[in-house]
Amino acid sequence: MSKKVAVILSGCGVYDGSEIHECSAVFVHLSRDGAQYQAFAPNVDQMHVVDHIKGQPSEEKRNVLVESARIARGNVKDLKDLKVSDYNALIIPGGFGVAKNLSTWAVKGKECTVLKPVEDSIKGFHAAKKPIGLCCISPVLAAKILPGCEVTVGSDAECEKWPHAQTAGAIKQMGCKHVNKQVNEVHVDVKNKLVTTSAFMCNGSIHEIFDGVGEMVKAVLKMC
Ligand SMILES: *[C@@H]1O[C@H](CO)[C@@H](O)[C@H](O)[C@H]1NC(C)=O
Ligand SMILES: CC(=O)N[C@H]1CO[C@H](CO)[C@@H](O)[C@@H]1O
Repeated sequence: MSKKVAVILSGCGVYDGSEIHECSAVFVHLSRDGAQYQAFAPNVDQMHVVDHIKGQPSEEKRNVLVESARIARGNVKDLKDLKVSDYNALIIPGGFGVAKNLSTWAVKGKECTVLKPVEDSIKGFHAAKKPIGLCCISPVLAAKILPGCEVTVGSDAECEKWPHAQTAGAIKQMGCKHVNKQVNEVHVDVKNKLVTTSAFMCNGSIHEIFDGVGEMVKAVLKMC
């Protein structure tokens, strides 16, 4: 029987929602590796709607669930209806939506709070010993919810290739272990069944991000 994976989205677009290419990479690799998936998103307003040309917030209001439906080709369910028992694994792609709508990381950093249904989902899959795959900025959700866990967001040394390396420092300050990995690699926290990869935390080429997300998907499915 094919494995079923729940994917939590946080809007549509890197600066205010889910990173579109990471989501697409997750779906493509799940499909290629023979798994089924269902997208979920919280039914809440976005913190920001960002004009992706100007890189600045605009005045409009948008809903995370409605925007996520764009990526999911309309097939997205309200996160409040996600039942851990219906799925073998959970995956959360990155994008600023994770830091703005699924948590308050964008504003509060390591003092952030995580949206209750997102926290419940991560705790639920973890307690059921089902694997969780996170990429880009979403490993900070695990760092917040699963104390002492091991993750990667790429490198902890800031440079042109790793412009967001301070995230790794924040994760260490939260008492978690950060493991440096290349963009095409994952870190597997065996004890917590957590698979993480840097994706667009790396200033890399889109195909490298695609391949790294593919490795994450493979490792998640292997642990199901
Ligand atoms: C990303 O890398 C390119 C060179 O490949 C560089 O020109 C650019 O400034 C880098 N971006 C950041 C945010 O460091
Ligand atoms: C965790 C959380 O709820 N983050 C933000 C998502 O966006 C809303 C705006 O609708 C903010 O109020 C939340 O703080």
